[in-house]
Amino acid sequence: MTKTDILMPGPMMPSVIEALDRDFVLHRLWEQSDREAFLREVGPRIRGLAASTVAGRTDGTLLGHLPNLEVIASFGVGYDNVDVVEAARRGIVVTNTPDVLNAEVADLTIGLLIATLRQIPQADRYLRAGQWLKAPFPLSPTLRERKVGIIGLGRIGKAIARRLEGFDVSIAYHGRTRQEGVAYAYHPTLKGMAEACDVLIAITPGGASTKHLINAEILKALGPNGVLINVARGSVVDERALIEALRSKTILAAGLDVFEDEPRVPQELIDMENVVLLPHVASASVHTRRAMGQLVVDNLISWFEGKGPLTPVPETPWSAVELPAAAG
Ligand code: NAP
Ligand code: 8YV
Repeated sequence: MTKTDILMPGPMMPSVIEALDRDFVLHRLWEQSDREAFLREVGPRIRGLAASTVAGRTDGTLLGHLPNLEVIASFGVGYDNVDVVEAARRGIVVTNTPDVLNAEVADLTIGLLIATLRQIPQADRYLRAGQWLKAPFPLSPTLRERKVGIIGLGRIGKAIARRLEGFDVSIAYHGRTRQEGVAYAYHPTLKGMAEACDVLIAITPGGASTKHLINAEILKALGPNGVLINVARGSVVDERALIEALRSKTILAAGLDVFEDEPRVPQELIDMENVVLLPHVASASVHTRRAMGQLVVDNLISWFEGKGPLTPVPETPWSAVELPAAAG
């Protein structure tokens, strides 16, 4: 039986590459010296694509070379790296990797929150620099008696909230819609929640609808005792406004896992003592990245076995009646 041709624009985990090599003819775009010539020759044969943020955006330019593409399996629950509107227009199904990373990302978020408030990296640096020999580390801010507002109470937001319940803090949330059966206080406006809380945790999707959701006005509303934790996407926060708010003590501190121009992080943030900075690692354990990679593979296998996608994104909904006649 002839194997299906799959395109991988940028390198993915070895376990994903090995699994796809077994079941498909896997084409490695990043290894091609003449990308255009390669796509001209192989593009029409490609029926599946394994996408990741490493190779940049999967957009109309790339899709234009792939007239017979049926499915894009994207690595990560956030899929702002894929032009889903263009994919939907072309009848291509997009899948992501939801749920398998909820606990890992929520754990890291709690770790980042406490590290930011109790200044864990700063205290570590202090000890290593021999400063403890001269004086005790200064007293830190606290999580005690704080009001935490979660921006985006989705799958991961709820996992963060469940963990926060164990810390005896008050929990609120903001999203575009109030959720039935959720006991946390709902704030229809982000400004209202920022005024009512002294911690904001961002865990929304990226993309146009959330761009600079957290701007100078929101940071001012959060106030001088306020802490911002961003584990969503860099684009959700106006980074210039955040730098200014940290510098002017408009807010107290920030813990950031994501940035506007990754992997480049503004020097102003690197030089600041009231921030904790992580290189986009919220899901980055061996265990969870393996599960995410497996879901990319399983989506492609399921699709080409004619069983449909396992985890299609809402913008490219799928139902059994749309199964390609040739599949299976
Ligand atoms: P999800 O279940 O779809 O939840 C997303 C939440 O965001 C929903 O509650 C939604 O509520 C809210 N939301 C969407 N648009 C909004 C807007 N314009 N304003 C306010 N709230 C909005 O997604 P998830 O699985 O929890 O993942 C969330 C995101 O986390 C991902 O898309 C990704 O960007 C990020 N993430 C980051 C990492 C990392 O490594 N740092 C890892 C995993 C995920 P409404 O629909 O009611 O607005
Ligand atoms: C990954 C993420 O680090 O799932 C997401 O949305 O941001 C992370 O889990 C990222 O997708 C890897 O490129």
